[in-house]
Amino acid sequence: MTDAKPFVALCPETLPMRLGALPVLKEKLGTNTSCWRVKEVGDGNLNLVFIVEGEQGKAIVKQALPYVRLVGESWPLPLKRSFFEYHALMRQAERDPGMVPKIFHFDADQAIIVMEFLSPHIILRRALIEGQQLPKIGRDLGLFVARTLFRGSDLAMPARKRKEDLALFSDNVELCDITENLVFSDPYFEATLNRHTSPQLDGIVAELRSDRDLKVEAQKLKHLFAAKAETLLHGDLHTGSVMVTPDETRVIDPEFAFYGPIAFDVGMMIANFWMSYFSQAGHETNGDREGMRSYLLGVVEEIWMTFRAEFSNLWRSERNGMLYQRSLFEDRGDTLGAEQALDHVLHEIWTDMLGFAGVEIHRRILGLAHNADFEAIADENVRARCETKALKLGRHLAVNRRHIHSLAEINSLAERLEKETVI
Ligand code: SR1
Ligand code: MG
Repeated sequence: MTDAKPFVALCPETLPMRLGALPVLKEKLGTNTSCWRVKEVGDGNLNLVFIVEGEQGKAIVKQALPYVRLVGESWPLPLKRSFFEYHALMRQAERDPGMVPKIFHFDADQAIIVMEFLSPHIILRRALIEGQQLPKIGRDLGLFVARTLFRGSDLAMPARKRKEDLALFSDNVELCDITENLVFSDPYFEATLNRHTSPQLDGIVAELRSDRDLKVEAQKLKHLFAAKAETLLHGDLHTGSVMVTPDETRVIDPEFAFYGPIAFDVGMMIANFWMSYFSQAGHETNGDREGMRSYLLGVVEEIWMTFRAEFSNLWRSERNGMLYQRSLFEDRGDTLGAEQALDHVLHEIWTDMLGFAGVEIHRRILGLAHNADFEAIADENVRARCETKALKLGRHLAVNRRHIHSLAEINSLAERLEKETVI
């Protein structure tokens, strides 16, 4: 028997009455709920997000809806995603302190998370569209992925604890199902909810959908995503899941968290910087985004270099899990053996990361969930030119990932594509 109240969606009018008794909110905002001001600001695909302002301060109230907000009630989605988001945030806060918002309260039945209001942070994607160069982002994100992904794996965790977490997050089935379809399959056939800039992209879309090598690679990547339960992923680590100021970076929204391949989060993240790179032409006035383009390619390099360096540090200092155990290497004086194993692990992450980046680029242009980098380009011919270049890079990454040796190689291909005159 449970005395849980049935789920009811919040709205600005009811929120003060429904949450006004929460001690933590009274402490943060002030006790006079009659003067709380509430604004719904959610611009994501799934949830409600409210800014609540009282006499003393502000807080964020996030509530999951029992369906996909972007599509409507015809696509039901369980409220338990809020539970996974809460638990992922708790673990990320331990694994990379200071990089996720502080959590004040969680209500599983109402799928509500009350958290810190980040100010003056803005969504990273928005900043990049505006042409802002954030100096810390490459390093902060590189460290975040290295720390959260290493520390959530069998490289670092006690086997029992890691298996308990694997079991806990394995119930996040419906959100994994979204990724499995939207990222790895739907872009490559005429799925009902797909859309693309048409008719400009019709030709290249048909080409990609009849590209056998690409479809096989996308399915191999899907196989990896589904079967390689390596670490606790954020699961949806794009530039819309990061909030920034020039001095601070915060990662939000890990409701897609589950155990999957380390390379997935890293690949998804860098793909979003490459998409930003190709979208700059659509936001440019008088060629003023040249510096921004170099900056974005530099960020990709910095994320990977920082990830590799920090992952290697952790390998040497915190490798206390059951994988590549010290008793086989360092404890027997075989430091070289541990380094050889590290090289192998990093090489596999590198190869798979490129593949995940490739399909992430494709799905944002061909699938249901597009991104504002391209969507905000009003001139469809300009947008289609930007998207075509990104699609070409995505295909190269997914299909040729085993033969690509450096980011310099990819970035110089991106620069050549950028200069191409297409359609
Ligand atoms: C139906 S949900 C579409 C997308 O929105 C989320 O942010 C994830 O990226 C998901 O793939
Ligand atoms: Mg999200």
